[in-house]
Amino acid sequence: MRALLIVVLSALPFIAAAQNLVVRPGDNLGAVVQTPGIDEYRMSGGTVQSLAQGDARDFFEMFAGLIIGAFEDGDVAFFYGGEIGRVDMKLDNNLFDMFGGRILGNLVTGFGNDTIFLRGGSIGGNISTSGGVDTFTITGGELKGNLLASFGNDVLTWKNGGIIRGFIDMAATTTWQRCSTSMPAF
Ligand SMILES: [Ca+2]
Ligand SMILES: [Ca+2]
Repeated sequence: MRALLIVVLSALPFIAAAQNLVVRPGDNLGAVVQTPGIDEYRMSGGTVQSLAQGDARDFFEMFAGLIIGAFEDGDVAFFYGGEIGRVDMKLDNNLFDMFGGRILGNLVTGFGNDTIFLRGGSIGGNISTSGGVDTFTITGGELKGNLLASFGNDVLTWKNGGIIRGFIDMAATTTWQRCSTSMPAF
């Protein structure tokens, strides 16, 4: 009977409960790995070694604190302040909306139709997206590296502010909506 029960249980699909994690000032966590479900992560302070949100369309919101290494597998992210080592959103149609704070390395999104806002703060490396129709809106902040958009009919809107210190490579078809401020040399 016991053996039968174990067989039945192991045949069930693995369903992980999604995780809703809040990290506050004073917290000190290691490598955080969330679930295959739709997770939420909110951070108002503290230190985390790294964050992987896993599969599904996860939510991320950060106001302060430090993620020392990578933030990976995010999908819908709002970044207001604090510091992150590097960001890799990977696949899916991602949104990264950056109001402030600092990314030391690259901001990467994988395939999919990605939407990136840079309104404030700084990115030490590159912004790079893979194929798909990617939309970039830059109205403030500083990109110290390059903007690499790969193929796809990408849209770049740059207005009212923001600094790109590197170059812009939009690859194939590209729509420039409106450009102001100083343009980089091509
Ligand atoms: Ca997840
Ligand atoms: Ca995810």
